Amino acid sequence: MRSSLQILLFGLAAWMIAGCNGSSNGPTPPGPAPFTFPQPEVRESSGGSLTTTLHARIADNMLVDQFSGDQRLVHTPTYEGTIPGPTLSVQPGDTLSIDLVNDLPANPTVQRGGGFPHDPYTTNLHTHGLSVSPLGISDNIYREMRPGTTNHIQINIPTTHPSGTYWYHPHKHGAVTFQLISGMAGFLIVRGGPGTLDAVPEVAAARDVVMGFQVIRTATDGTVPFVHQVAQQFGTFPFFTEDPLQQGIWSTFGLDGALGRSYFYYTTNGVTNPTLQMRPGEVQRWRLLNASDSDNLLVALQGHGLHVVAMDGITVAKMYHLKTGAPVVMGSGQRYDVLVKAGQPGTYHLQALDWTTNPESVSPSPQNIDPEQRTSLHSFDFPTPCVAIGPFTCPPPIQQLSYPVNLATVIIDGSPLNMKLPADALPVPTGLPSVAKMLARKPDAVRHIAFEICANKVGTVMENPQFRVPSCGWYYAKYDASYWGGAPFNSLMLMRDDDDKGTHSVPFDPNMPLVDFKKDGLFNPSQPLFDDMIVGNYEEWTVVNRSFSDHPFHIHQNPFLVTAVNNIPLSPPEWHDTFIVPGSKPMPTAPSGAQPNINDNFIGSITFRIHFEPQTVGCFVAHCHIITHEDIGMMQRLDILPGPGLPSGCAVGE
Ligand SMILES: [Cu+2]
Repeated sequence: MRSSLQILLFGLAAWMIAGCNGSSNGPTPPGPAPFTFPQPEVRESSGGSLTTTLHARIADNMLVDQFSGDQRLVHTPTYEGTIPGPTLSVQPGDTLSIDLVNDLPANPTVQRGGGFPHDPYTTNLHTHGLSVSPLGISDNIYREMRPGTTNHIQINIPTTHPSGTYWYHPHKHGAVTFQLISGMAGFLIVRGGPGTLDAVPEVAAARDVVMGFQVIRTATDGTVPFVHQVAQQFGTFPFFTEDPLQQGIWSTFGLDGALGRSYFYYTTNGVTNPTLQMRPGEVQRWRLLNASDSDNLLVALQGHGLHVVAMDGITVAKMYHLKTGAPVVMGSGQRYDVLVKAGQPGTYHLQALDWTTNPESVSPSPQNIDPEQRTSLHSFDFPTPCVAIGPFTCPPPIQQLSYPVNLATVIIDGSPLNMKLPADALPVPTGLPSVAKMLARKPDAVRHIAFEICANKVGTVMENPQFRVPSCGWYYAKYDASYWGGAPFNSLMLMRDDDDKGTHSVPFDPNMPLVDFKKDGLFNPSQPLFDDMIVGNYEEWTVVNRSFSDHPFHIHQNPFLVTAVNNIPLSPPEWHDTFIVPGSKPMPTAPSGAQPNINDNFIGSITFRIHFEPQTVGCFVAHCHIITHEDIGMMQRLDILPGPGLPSGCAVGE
């Protein structure tokens, strides 16, 4: 209860003075400056419900450019005019009722359709991480909320739902990137009662601070361009060519008059590098959210070790104590709740570290199980402020994207507090099978899923034999011009059933070696990937990554228990709803005699157990949480059936 009160109070943070949180009694000792760290407006449930209205509308916000330090006005789609939107705070058993008013402009009349990003101003709302119904007017990402409409959403949160840090954002296929990079996202906090993390005295005493990291990208005029209408490449490469057909769909960011130029705003609660005050010895609870569209963030606090108490909303069995300065690795969409105990007075930066040169492990887990160097801090789906490629040089002034990026500045000052961290053993989360049961149950099904990238573009790395994916030729044949809205597209981002094996063609053709795939490799809203996922079942999935960059795997409605990364067991396993599937690692040489392709490398993977909760019957999706990938099809529909052969109750396109 205290933490929920604190959340409410922190919405009024500008009025607060440090030291008035629950840890102290009596007169407030002299301390540092008032706690003015920006916090989104909080809308809190009472009496079993939260009823609110969210307006999706274009608004002006002033942001500070990361590189020049200049203030600039951005003009982007938002919830309620703010970046991020308001924090919604509920309890297990509550009804969350939202009227989503779409006040965005009309969609363009001329645009590509099909699997291509389209309808930028049609929206909907996904409650990321909540284990609730995906049907009807609940957490239904198949709804299309068009400009000029008011749409009622009602989500019944189970009485046993795990308390923790969740979030909401649009999930209308084809428009998610555009709306997320504009800033449309907000926290959704489930407050816990007795016996939960929130009631642990040391946690309840800690100031409760949300930190939502967003990467806002705009053209130089402050607007967010939508996708290129005729480009045939994925991503931005090669955005410097003058042939529009050879450009990437996101290359609109490089076409605003300054070659390869766009503005980046790394924001924390909508502010570039805000200042947070702590007193020496004070413990705060930070709810970290990576709400960027495509950036993996290595988040570390100078001079301090982070103490991880929850991952993707779910309380960990035993707190993780990270080394001083070590990062939590946050894929897009992930949350980490950490306790921070302030050290000596001074100024410290909370930073997004450089992925490739960070000397610490960059394991996707706090368990440090995968200390290999990884491939992608930034997805490179958008141009950096300026990149010199080949004969092209940066127009002055040169603004090279560089790390570390300061996400916040922490000033430790004032009279000391003597606040304690809790004991390492934390309360068991509610509403989920025990870890022991998850591991002991023989899986009802064992499945393999693959993330793959297909591109055959001359002049890109994808023409290198070691990047070739055997299935690509078949998929190029399947996904013809009509799928892409009337123009051919020569890069594919696939998520597919890896057990759907084909056979080599006769005579052997290295470009079309597997010819009898039966399933779609790109998102098809009318076709579930499997027809035998039954409610109450326990399953084991392995997700492999046949590409050299990371892809965060996200599944809606049911969290999963990660048991291994790259076949290395996690001990203990970790609950997540989003987890980075590491990229593959090149082998120096392919096995002799083999046609070199990506399968001749070390393939990245994660393995997890999952249980289908009763409230999640229906249809939803699993996808890569690099949204630029999801929006062009790296996603699959999943149906949970109430029994074998029974309909899921899904009505797509209502
Ligand atoms: Cu991806």
